[in-house]
Amino acid sequence: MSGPSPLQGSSWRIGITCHSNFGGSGVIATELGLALAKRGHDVHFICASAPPRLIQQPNVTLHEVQSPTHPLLPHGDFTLALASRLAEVSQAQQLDLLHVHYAIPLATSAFLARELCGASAPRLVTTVHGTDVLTLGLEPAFKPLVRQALLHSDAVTAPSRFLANAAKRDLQLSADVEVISNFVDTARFAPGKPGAPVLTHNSNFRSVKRMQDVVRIFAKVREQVPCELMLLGDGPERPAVEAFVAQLELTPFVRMKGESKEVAPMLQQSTVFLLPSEVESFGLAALEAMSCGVPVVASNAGGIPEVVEHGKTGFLHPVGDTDAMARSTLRLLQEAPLHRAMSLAARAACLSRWQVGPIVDAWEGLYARLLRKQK
Ligand code: GMT
Repeated sequence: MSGPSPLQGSSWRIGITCHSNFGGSGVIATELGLALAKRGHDVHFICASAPPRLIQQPNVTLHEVQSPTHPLLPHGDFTLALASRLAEVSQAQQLDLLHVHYAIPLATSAFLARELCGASAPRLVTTVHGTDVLTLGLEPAFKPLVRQALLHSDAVTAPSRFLANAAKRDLQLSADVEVISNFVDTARFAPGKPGAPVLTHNSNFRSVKRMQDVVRIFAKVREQVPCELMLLGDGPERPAVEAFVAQLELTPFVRMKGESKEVAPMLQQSTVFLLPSEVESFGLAALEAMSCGVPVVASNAGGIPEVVEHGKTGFLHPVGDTDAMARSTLRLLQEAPLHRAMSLAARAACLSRWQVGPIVDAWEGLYARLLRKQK
């Protein structure tokens, strides 16, 4: 995992808030918090419930957020409940810094918490992750609040240049958005020994993932080469995906694995990873596959080209071009030397660019800079 901190001697009280579902922002927030705790920082997760990858570890505390219901608020109000909890934990634990992952509604809660804490408020870092800027964040119902929260953060970061530019431009931010990439634990996500051909996709099954394209690519590939499709994750598109798979008479060849806290063993059985999304700010699911030596076939959209190098670690094609994606997948299944070269290149890219250690160094560097500044 993450090696010793270059900032030895400095240890901070850090709050982290993220969504508690299976999304990539929660994954990265959790992996970052655990790595910081291993470096001796005192890390406090403040979340609706334990994020899926959170494990018990020294220096890590979970503060759950209760959202009381009332006849006028039958679902409670998470934004306000989180704001109060963030303020309470910031003060009780004397947090030095609060790191928010995903702007809606978490950055607004943090903004309110900061108002509640006044002069004793911790430094505030907001990391935008994707739809909080690209789609939801631009909705008139959210945009003014997202913008306000980002303007009042001490630093705003994004995992890719693509998303940093989009946030600055589309939310009219005055300061630059810093890029600190996502990362992968290359020890846990290590190559396995795949057997029969398996195409894999891992996501939260939302429309932005274009799940029907995943099935279309698989159907075209299977016409030429016997293989299976393994679907990891779950979400709103699942019934439509199951119906489409059944309509194409592919049900016996598709394994729906559901949500899992430990995806590495399944990626290690995979031959090709499919990510034909409409857009991705980064594509953490693809990075975890690459770290297991699995080449990626994806859309040439958003921040994906910052992660997957066309012709080297996978193939990128225009959104919706399932013919081209199927052809590239077939090449990977039929040309063993090509698959081997891309598998090695994918793993090597992770080892040189996306290891935990250097990226956690970058986070500590940012935190140190903010903590040195006068309020
Ligand atoms: O933005 C979202 O829709 C959800 C978010 C999440 O929590 O999974 O995903 C985004 O953040 C991930 C972690 O940084 C990125 O790997 C995903 O590409 C990104 N999703 C989109 O941009 C659609």
